[in-house]
Amino acid sequence: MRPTVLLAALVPLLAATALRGSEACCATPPAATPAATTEAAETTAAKPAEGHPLRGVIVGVLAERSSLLVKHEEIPGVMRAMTMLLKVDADTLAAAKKDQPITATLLKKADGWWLQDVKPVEPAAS
Ligand SMILES: [Cu+2]
Repeated sequence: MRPTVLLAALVPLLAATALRGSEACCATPPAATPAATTEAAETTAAKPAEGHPLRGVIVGVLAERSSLLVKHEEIPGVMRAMTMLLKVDADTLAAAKKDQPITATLLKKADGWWLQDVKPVEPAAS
């Protein structure tokens, strides 16, 4: 007797759970997708303001990784002085020259650290 009673009690419970699950499944994506897209767009648009000014020297150009090896000065509150690999866009990569001192904007993106607004600077003449 007991198993039957237990089953009888469980079936409506399972059915209710399944129903809630399917409702959540079907109702969530249409509502969440536009919101998530808007959020992502806002985050991307806000990124330049989150960039950190960087001074350093290009010590290597790694075209196959779309990256520059940059020896940079300390970026207060972000990272100590170091030599690191930074992703750049194709134009920046093409213009980059080894041993070139630069100023740039350091950005943290989902796929790692990027360097933007790379500008060559002359070494201090003093
Ligand atoms: Cu660094």
